Amino acid sequence: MLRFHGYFRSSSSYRCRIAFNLKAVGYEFVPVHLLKDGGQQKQAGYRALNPQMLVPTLEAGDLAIGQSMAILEWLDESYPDPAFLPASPDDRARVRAFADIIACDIHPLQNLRVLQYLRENYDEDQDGVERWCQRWIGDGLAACEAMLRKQETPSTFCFGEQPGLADICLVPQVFSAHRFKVDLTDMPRIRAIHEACEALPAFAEAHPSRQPDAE
Ligand SMILES: N[C@@H](CCC(=O)N[C@@H](CS)C(=O)NCC(=O)O)C(=O)O
Repeated sequence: MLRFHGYFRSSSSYRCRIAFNLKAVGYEFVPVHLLKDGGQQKQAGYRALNPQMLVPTLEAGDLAIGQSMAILEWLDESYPDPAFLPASPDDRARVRAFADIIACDIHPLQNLRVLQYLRENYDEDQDGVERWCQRWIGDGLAACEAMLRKQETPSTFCFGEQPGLADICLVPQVFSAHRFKVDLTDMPRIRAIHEACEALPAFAEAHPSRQPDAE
């Protein structure tokens, strides 16, 4: 049995929920509240599983995997159908580069601990924090939009007619963009792909508002 530790609003947890749904793989959910009790991710029991004190973590037997991208790869390798990556090395590199813009270059800058640090050490108020998020999410998603626009024939999902790793990363990032009031007006490809994904149950059921720990 798989045990998945996550938080409804965490976008890296959201990525994994979409992936579980696309693969039709069941799991036991263990909520980790990132704000209650000073942050349950910092408690000794969870820290023993995930020394970074971040969600998500996937337990598979004796294995405890932190880092959502490692979880997505593990899922794709353990349950190959449907595949999250295309077949050719060139296409795979393109999808990974897109996903990495989000996972490596956008998401870390809007993470809870970074925003808390801005508030506590730089006296930023809600407005300042929102402007910070708008800058980095906006820049990163603009690069994603430019990558999508390079396609001669626009596809329904990021890179094809089936959702894959790029879409799994994009949809939670758009959720965060809405949360921090990022203007997506000039990003029509992202908006259209987001809408196509949301129409699929695997994505819709993974939405933060539909999780057992949602507030
Ligand atoms: N690169 C990590 C990022 C994990 C991460 O930043 N998780 C956030 C929620 S999305 C978290 O646990 N934040 C808690 C904190 O900042 O204390 C991944 O993809 O799993």
